[in-house]
Amino acid sequence: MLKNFGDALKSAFRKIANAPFIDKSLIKEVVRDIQRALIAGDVNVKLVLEVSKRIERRALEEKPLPGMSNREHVLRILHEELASILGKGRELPLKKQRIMMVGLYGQGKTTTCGKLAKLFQKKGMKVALIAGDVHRPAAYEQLKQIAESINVPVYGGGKTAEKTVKEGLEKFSKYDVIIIDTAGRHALEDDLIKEMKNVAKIANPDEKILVIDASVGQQAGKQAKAFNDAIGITGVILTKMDGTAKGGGALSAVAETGAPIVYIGVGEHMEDLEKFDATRFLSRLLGMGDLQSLLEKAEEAAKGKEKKVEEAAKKMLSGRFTLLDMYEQMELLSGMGPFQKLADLLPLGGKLRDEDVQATQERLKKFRVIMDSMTRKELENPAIIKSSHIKRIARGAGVETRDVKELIKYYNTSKKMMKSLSNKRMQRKLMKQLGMKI
Ligand SMILES: Nc1nc2c(ncn2[C@@H]2O[C@H](COP(=O)(O)OP(=O)(O)OP(=O)(O)O)[C@@H](O)[C@H]2O)c(=O)[nH]1
Ligand SMILES: [Mg+2]
Repeated sequence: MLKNFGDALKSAFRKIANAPFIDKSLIKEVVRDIQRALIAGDVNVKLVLEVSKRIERRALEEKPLPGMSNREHVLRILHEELASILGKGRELPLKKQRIMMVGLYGQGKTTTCGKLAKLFQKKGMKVALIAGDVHRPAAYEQLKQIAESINVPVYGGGKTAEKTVKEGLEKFSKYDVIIIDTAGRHALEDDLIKEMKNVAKIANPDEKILVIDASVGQQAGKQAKAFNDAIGITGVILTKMDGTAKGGGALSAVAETGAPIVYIGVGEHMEDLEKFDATRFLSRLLGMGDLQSLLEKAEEAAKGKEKKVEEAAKKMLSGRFTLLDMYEQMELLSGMGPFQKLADLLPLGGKLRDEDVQATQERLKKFRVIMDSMTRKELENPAIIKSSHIKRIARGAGVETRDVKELIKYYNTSKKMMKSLSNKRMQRKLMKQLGMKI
């Protein structure tokens, strides 16, 4: 499922990267791909619809920035909108503060308390921990061990969470950063919410961090909402990003609370905490090694193809047009998806429907076989082709002489058409349709 999620989004990005032209139907197709991928990746359906609508509207309505191609424009929008669900991310400030950690059972709260403590400690701040989980007998012991391993003081062992936190805050009043661990539950029960609210009141924390395991899917949104409603979440830490889960649920959690992801946990050790970077996170989510480099690659690929089309168009405009040029054009055209735009300009029969495209491709294939049995001289100067040549060519290609005649007729019409393109107004129209700069 998750693999498909990545593959589906990847293929959507590739479609944009490889298409010779970005048009409305391609954008719609890609938006549909992305919708499917996000839904399969556990992202909240409502959110998916909002985002995909926004992508479609922006891609169709917004003008590319100066110096940016249509393709760059659409890839940028795709990336921006996906990243915008995740928010910019935010590192916790290096200041005197109280941090309260909350989350469901086993998500990684206690471990992350230690990771955060180590992070602030490394920046030269005085850090202390409070074991606000008084329900699970081993919880205090676990936090103690973690605290010892990073050489940070810990306070705990009180009867109630409220009392422990109050005493701990008094004890550590001279410390820069105080991190409070709290109890987890299988579900958000009333008494847990009450205790959490009390602790939040006593501690008056600067940060209330929701800890979510990356493998929590759609549920992440619901969880996040419940915690946010109860105490107001200021940040999210996504744990176990080193596992197989890709964190699709995080998209929903972040969207639901509006609270940014502050860090991600990438292992069980105290140093396994990373700054959140939306582009990198998306790369991971998409199962792409590196989205940034894909974006760059897409760019280069696009430039290569655009150049070819541009060269062909320039040749057409130069007025010099041999069978060889036509052959090249056909090659180029047959390798293109929305081949409509160029085809509109060639005398292939005006606007093409899908089935016509098919027929035209067949016809082009036949033409190419015929051209393969022509000599180079004939290709460069079709005017020399007389009826004796036609017979020879037909025999060589295994077709009827009327097929060869049809090709020559097609060539002559095309050539006339090319001549008319030397007209400035027509040139401009062609360039515009090809998305070339005038
Ligand atoms: N691989 C990996 N394991 C993690 C990460 N964060 C936490 N864990 C592990 O997840 C398990 C649960 O972590 P805890 O920190 O005890 O979770 P908790 O939310 O405090 O759990 P409760 O207090 O029981 O609600 C432990 O085995 C941790 O080592 C992470 O980023 N990566
Ligand atoms: Mg714990």
